[in-house]
Amino acid sequence: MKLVIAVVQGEDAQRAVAALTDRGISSTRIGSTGGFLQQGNVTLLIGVEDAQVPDALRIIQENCHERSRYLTPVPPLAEPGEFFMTYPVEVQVGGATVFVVPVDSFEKI
Ligand code: 2BA
Repeated sequence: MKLVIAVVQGEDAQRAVAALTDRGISSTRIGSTGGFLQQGNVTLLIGVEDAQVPDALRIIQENCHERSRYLTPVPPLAEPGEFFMTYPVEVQVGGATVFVVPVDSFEKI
């Protein structure tokens, strides 16, 4: 068995979960925040048999899309009379960041 941990964008999460559920694949959705952009994203925990891993990855790939996000840099502390203009920096995010982890044991107690 494997645990698929997928960090996806909020806009894609509902569709991805629905598509997984349609294929009989259970998932848990956790609200999370990216360390770089400090913006909300969603982490999906998906426990699957080894044979279902390709199916789960395909569903994630089909439902999670790359998008542009903008990061506004924090200006440095200015001395009196100094002036800094900050411009938003474009960053490409997604489709999904996926980890596939072996599961030692799976119990429902
Ligand atoms: P964030 O950390 O907010 O990163 C958002 C996007 O910013 C990343 O998209 C990447 O394009 C860019 N980025 C991240 N760190 C950067 C850096 N040090 N310098 C320049 N650009 C940087 P993705 O790579 O698609 O990642 C989307 C989200 O997936 C991340 O949000 C984070 O929540 C998660 N993630 C990505 N790699 C991870 C990792 N190795 N471990 C844990 N979570 C990860």
